[in-house]
Amino acid sequence: MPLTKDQRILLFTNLARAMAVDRMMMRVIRAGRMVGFYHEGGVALAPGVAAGSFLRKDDAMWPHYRAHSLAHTISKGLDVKHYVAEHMGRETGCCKGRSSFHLSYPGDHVFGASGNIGANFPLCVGYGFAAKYKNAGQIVVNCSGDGSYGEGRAHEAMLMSSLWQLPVIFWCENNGIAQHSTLASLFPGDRISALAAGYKIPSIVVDGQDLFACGEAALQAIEHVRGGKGPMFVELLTLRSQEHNVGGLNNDGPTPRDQALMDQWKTEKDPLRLAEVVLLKDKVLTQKDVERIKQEAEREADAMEAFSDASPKAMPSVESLMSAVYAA
Ligand SMILES: Cc1ncc(C[n+]2csc(CCOP(=O)(O)OP(=O)(O)O)c2C)c(N)n1
Repeated sequence: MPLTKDQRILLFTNLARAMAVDRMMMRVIRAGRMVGFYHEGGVALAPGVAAGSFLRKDDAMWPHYRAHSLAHTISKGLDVKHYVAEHMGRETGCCKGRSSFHLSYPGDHVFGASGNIGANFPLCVGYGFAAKYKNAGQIVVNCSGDGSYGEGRAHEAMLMSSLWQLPVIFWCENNGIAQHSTLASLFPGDRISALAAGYKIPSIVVDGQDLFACGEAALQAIEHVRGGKGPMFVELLTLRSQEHNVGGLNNDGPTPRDQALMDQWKTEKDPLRLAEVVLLKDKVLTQKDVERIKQEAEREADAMEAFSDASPKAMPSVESLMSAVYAA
């Protein structure tokens, strides 16, 4: 499904914004100013941007946690400054600086990037069932990495979505590695979408470094599921050009990765640079437009950081901590 000029500019702008925020988050954590840890998005943010950019406000999304879902949420139009402040342990954070990165924006139909990978799958089936029952054209986007597909829940979700023809997009951001485990050590074959075929779910495989291919795949999948044709699987082949996270323990894993190759990806596989070349060649944007978009993206990220810096640090009393604990 070819993209219009405006759709290409929207994707490019959202990717510039997502990458600027990701860089800001890395700067903050490397400076020791973030509470907890951060999973860098790096060159893997085009899929998240495409997942969010063309949804209706009432479409539901469970974003993938990489880059703490910032590419997905920014692209869906959410204001994430309170979420950024949460990372920096501020009272203005969405949980008053008492939590971590497991977001939920019920009003925007965006639900948690759970700490328990694969937890989103059954929830998406339930939401998809409700959406079909209500018959209001709402769809569900279930984002994850490749790692989740080793979970039984993912398979039950594909089975039930297919059987009941639910409006669910299985959006698999396959970067070839799950924490310390390579794809080859976890799955037979190198395509996760091959698993969907067993449940008779149609699939598309795209280059996740090609922003516009990701966008076209998103539009195709949205049209399919909104049109009542049941679920669709989209596999976006991308790259993890850095360690699993920063600030956590045991990041490198037992097998060192090829640093030279990862450094090469950071330049040659940068999706923003690749998209820029296409837009300039097709005369969709001028170099001046490109620079303006990038500068605005940097300013937006800086403003989020400044908002957090200007907010009081969370110093919760024990009583106030207990007020947020639920025990059955
Ligand atoms: C059920 C469960 N098992 C293991 C973990 C530990 N864990 C956290 S992230 C991760 C890797 C996830 O890989 P993937 O889904 O491919 O995403 P990526 O980090 O590659 O973007 C693992 C194994 C977890 N959080 N939950």
